[in-house]
Amino acid sequence: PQPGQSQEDNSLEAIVRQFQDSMSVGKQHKFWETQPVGQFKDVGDKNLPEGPIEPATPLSEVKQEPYNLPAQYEWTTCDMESDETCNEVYALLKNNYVEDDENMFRFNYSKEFLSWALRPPGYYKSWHIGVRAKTSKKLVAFITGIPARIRVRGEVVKMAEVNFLCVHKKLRSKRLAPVMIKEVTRRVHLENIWQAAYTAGVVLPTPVTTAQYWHRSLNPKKLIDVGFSRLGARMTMSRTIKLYKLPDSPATPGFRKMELHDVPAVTRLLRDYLAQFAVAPYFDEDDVEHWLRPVENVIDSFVVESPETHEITDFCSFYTLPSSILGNQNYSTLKAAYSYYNVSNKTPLLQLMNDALIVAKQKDFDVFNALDVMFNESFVKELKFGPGDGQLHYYLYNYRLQQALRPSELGLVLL
Ligand code: MYA
Repeated sequence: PQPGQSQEDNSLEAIVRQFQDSMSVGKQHKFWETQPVGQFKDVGDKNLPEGPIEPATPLSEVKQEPYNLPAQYEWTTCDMESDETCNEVYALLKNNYVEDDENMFRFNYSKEFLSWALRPPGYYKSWHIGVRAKTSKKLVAFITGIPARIRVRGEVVKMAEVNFLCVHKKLRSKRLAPVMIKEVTRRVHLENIWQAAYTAGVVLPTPVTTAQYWHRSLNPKKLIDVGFSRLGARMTMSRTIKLYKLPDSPATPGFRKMELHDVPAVTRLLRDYLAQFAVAPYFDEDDVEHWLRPVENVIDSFVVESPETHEITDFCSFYTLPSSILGNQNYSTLKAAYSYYNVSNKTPLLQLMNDALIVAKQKDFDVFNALDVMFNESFVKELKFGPGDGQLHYYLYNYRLQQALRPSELGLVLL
């Protein structure tokens, strides 16, 4: 107990505290309570200003040595340009990364995807952090940051996007994750960056928004066979297949794959479009060239080029993220497309996304996933997406928002 508190504290505050502790939002977070993030106790407090929670400190005051790991482990910087290292990271994630609640599927990011996701313009090799067992040199944990400019309301803030936090299954619950988070924070600080954005399936202090996944079946028979979805009430397999059938090719005149020479037009489209959301990336042409130019089996992007004026009027994109199917006799991989950034100006969003579904089907994806961020809610029902059970919480590190956002106010998709 704290000084001044008796073991049996029956004050109203103590009862409220006990009640909060028994609720999930009142759950104690021994690590997160020490970090400059919005705390549950401050939710709704209008006296706290928006913006950085802690000021930047002089670089000379940033800790110069890495944090201590348990004695059997050592830090390693993962060179994602090296095929060998990329393979090790790939294997760690393939076997130990995010699973659904029922442990039926596990993300299986491809090597090409990881190499793309971790090497955007201006990336820092030092932010690709691994932990190895000292004796065997086996890679047992990983965390990454990449630099990004994120606009929060009127302000463009340099941030790190932190992702791919993974601790080997055999090393769980040993408080390794907090050390890894502190180490990536230290290395981000060394580059004079003081904010970060990240997403997680778990509730931590404190989400800026909570988004929901929606899933559009493209190959319903396989999805049902592997237990991803179930046959609806009063539905047969053949009626289900018919329900999800799509035309063979996109309907919008001028719908075509994005090319390098589209980068300036797509950058302008995206800039203007993303300006509507409270939190969104602030992309320049280099970012667009990296993040939105098609890369085989990684990212697909399409523009609508007006047949008359040759103007680029609309844009849509999705990324490729397969999942391993755990313990199924017939199938090992679920091929999923994830909605990325879409810009609808002249082509209605519903039609644009229907075309995205059509090309995803052509490319043999089993399912098309979208979060209810941006204007995605406006098309999911009509395009026969079904709500998923997973939620994705979005967070900012060292940046306070006075109020949580609705997912539709968010213009950010993290990989
Ligand atoms: S989200 C994807 C996360 N990865 C997975 O879900 C893969 C499968 N799971 C694992 O590998 C492990 O379970 C992980 C935790 C590694 C997740 N984000 O070591 P522990 C807190 C943040 O004993 P383990 C992604 O990659 C937990 O609340 N914190 O636990 C974005 C507890 O703290 P507290 C998390 O299960 C990552 C502590 O860790 C997460 O062995 C963004 C327990 O540690 C989580 N997903 O390992 C990271 N899960 O007691 C933050 C658990 O306080 C970046 N915890 O509740 C912050 C910004 C940093 C840069 C700042 C720059 C300025």
